[in-house]
Amino acid sequence: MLIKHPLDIFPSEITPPEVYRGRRAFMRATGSLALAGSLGLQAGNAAAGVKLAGTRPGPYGTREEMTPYKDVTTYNNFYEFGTDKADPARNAGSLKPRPWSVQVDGLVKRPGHYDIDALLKLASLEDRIYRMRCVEGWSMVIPWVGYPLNELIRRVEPLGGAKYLEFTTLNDRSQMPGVRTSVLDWPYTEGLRLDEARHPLTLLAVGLYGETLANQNGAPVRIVVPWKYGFKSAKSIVRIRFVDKQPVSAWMQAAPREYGFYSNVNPEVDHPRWSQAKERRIGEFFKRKTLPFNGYGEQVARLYAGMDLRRYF
Ligand SMILES: Nc1nc2c(c(=O)[nH]1)N[C@H]1C(S)=C(S)[C@@H](COP(=O)(O)O)O[C@H]1N2
Ligand SMILES: [Mo]
Repeated sequence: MLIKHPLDIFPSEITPPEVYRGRRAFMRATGSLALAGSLGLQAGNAAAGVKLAGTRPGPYGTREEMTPYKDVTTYNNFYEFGTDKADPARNAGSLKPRPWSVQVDGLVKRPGHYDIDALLKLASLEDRIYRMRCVEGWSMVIPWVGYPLNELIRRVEPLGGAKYLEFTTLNDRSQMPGVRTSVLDWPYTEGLRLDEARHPLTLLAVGLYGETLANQNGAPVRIVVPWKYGFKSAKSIVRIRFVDKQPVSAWMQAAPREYGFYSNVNPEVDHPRWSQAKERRIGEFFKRKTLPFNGYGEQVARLYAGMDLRRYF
């Protein structure tokens, strides 16, 4: 495959000056001038928990109380680091988020290997507070930092035949102790229909709470799809492939009766082993009702108009 430097691929597409000036004005207004003049994170800031400069508030926020940083970073699913909720925080220190590149290939006009630091500068970073819902019944409210995945998609120019995207997580035994076990058929893969991937809610996330992602949350780059069960939001991705057929995700492969391709949050469709009608917000005692599409129905329900969501679960 032809490998180009990402900046050679879309030289004219770096944040336009109007947006950039607007962002500086915003940064002055909020008093965070420390890194004014930089377009986001500078190369070499390898570690997790590095402040991301110049983010701006994005659309679709929620005013619900945010889950504390401590819970967001210590109660995780990331099976590459173990299956216990506390395992990722304990074990993910061995993940190296730099150097890192994401291979974009398949049915696109401009395939390539995108260096993470170039990806960070591709579009302006936004703060997006999203409700998240795990299929196991817990939920959180997380302030992500990222930009719409569509910003990347339109730059790589999908070909007419591209109908789905497949995401692949790093699969490296030396960095990920969990992949020595066979809980899943590694690497972890996930998929979205092209229109779902292009939906303005779908984020390419690089941070949370204004800082680069902690390793256990999927450093250095992950997908966030807030109207679907958590497992659709693949972490620490190394490849995005555009394909014509619906991909088989790692969870569909492991248990096809339990995990479908769509996995839209749906209180009316039970998991074969438990109900999905209620959820426990981390930090709260009483359960609350789960909302269809995790409360994002107004934005996304039209994507599924006419589909039987019991069949396409
Ligand atoms: N590579 C990979 N991505 C993954 C997982 C995983 O095990 N491996 N778990 C998924 C599940 S089930 C959930 S609920 C979310 C959890 O994300 P968080 O820990 O940042 O809240 O990550 C998803 N992405
Ligand atoms: Mo999950």
